[in-house]
Amino acid sequence: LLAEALGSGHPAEAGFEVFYQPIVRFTDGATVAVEALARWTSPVAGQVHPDVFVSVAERTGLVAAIDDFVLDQACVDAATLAHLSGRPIDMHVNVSAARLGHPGLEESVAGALTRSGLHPSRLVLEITETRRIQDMPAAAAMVERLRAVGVRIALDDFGSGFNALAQLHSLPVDIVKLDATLTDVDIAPDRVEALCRSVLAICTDLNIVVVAEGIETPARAHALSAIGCPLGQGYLFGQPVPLHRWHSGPALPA
Ligand code: G
Ligand code: G
Ligand code: MN
Ligand code: NA
Repeated sequence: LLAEALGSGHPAEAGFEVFYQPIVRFTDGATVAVEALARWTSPVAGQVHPDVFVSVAERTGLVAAIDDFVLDQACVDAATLAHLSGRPIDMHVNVSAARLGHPGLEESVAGALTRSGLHPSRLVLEITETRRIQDMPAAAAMVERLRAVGVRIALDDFGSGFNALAQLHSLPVDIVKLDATLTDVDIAPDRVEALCRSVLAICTDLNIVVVAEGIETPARAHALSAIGCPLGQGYLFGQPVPLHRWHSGPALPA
C-alpha cells in the first residue's frame, strides 16, 4: 500500500502531510524550535499511525522518500513559522539513521536548503534509530560533513532502544532529545530526577543541548526545569498541528 502510494508521484498527492510541534524554553515558555512530523492519510486505509508507516517504510527502503518530502516542506514552512512566532526558530526534521550511510542524504539536505533559502544554522536533523547503526565510522563521517555545512544534529529518543551512551561516544551531536520514558515523573520521581540530572551533566560536559520529550504536565515541566534542562517538547506546550492550525502556543503555566 505504501509502495503504491509513494510510487504514484508526489507524497502530498498520496496523502502525506507535515505537522509541526513546538519545542519550548522552560524559563519563559518561548517557542525556540519546531519539530516536523510526517502524517499519512491513505486514500485506501485512512489515517495510518507514523510508527506503522515509518517502520514499514524503513523495511522497504521507502523512508528516504518520506524523509525528503518532510525535509523539503519543513524548510519551506520554516519562514512562515518564524514569522507567526515573531522570532527566529530552529526547524527539526527526522532522518532515519539508516540514511547516514548514504551520500544521498547530503544532496537532499543541500537541495532543501537551496530551494527554501533556509539558513543551514536553522536546520536540525534528528537521527531516529529503529535499528542499530551498522557502519558507525561512516555514520560519524556523515554527521561531520553535515555539521561542516552548518546543519546541527540531534540524537532522538535518547535513553530508549538503541539511542544510548555509546552513541554519544561515536557521534558528534549537538542536541540530545531525552526520551519520554525518562521524563515520566508520575512513575518514579526520584529516579527520573537522578537519571535526567546525570544525562544533563554528561551533555553539559560534551557541549550538547538537551530537549526533554513527553512534557505532558506542569509537574514534568517543573521537574525537568528544576534540574537545569533548558528545553522541552510535549502536549503541555502543543500537539503536532498542520501549518494552517499553527499558533505560537500557550505560555508555560505558573
Ligand atoms: O509523530 P509521532 O510521535 O507519532 O511519530 C512516531 C515516530 O515516527 C517518531 O519516532 C518519529 O520520530 C517518527 N517520525 C515522524 N515523522 C518522521 C519522518 O518524517 N521521518 C522519520 N524517519 N521518522 C518520522
Ligand atoms: O520520536 P520523536 O521524538 O520524533 O517523536 C515525537 C512524537 O512524540 C510525535 O509523533 C508526537 O506525536 C509524540 N509526542 C509529542 N509530544 C508528546 C507527549 O507529550 N506525549 C506523548 N506520549 N507523545 C508525544
Ligand atoms: Mn523526533
Ligand atoms: Na523518533
